[in-house]
Amino acid sequence: MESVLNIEKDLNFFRKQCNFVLGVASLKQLPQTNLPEVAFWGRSNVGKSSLINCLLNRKSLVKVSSTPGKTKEINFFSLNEELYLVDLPGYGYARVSKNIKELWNDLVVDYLIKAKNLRRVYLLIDAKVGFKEIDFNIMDFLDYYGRSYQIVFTKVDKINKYVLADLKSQVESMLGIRPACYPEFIFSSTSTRDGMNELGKSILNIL
Ligand SMILES: Nc1nc2c(ncn2[C@@H]2O[C@H](COP(=O)(O)OP(=O)(O)OP(=O)(O)O)[C@@H](O)[C@H]2O)c(=O)[nH]1
Ligand SMILES: [Mg+2]
Repeated sequence: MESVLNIEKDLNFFRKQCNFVLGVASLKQLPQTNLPEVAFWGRSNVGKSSLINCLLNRKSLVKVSSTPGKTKEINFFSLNEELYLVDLPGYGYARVSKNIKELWNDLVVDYLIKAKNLRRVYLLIDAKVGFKEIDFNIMDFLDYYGRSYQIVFTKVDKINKYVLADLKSQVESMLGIRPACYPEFIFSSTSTRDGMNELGKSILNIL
């Protein structure tokens, strides 16, 4: 299909200029453009910010931290003024709360329900940690709202091929029952750059 954006369907796209546009703390502040958006979501510390930096071949465009919960606002990055990469605050991080609902960020939920230009959510799962209950709750939410998401396992440099095979079969078994889940998933590592081409191609295919 002819891309409406007419962008070069080439991974060099991700070497083009990328700028931080704004950090949104309320939905009223969303950028007033019609650029397509892809968002990165997952548990705190799963590697969302690192993945965006790695995809763009940048060291510190997006702040990375060993302290979970670092990203608190919805951060928009413009790639060559053709696409927004959206770094979402992680979920599931709370020292005290036992109530799942409190572990979700209302702003993010609102954004995911209402965002008009959002084409896909890349749902990151730490390969070493695997799926947690909250990840399944999040997928239920995305399925319910028909919000297309694709699973990206992160930090695969930390695990062996047996764990990889197990993760693969777990995803395959959930595909038939999760309508908004894109049928291909990605194994990624920012240490080895595994999965970066697949992620790049996935994004280009959406545009
Ligand atoms: N070994 C390894 N470590 C990684 C990888 N990706 C991220 N990390 C580490 O994981 C930690 C968290 O990374 P971030 O990118 O800040 O994670 P985040 O999901 O943005 O975290 P929050 O914004 O707090 O939700 C950092 O210490 C990273 O260096 C990876 O592919 N391999
Ligand atoms: Mg972050």
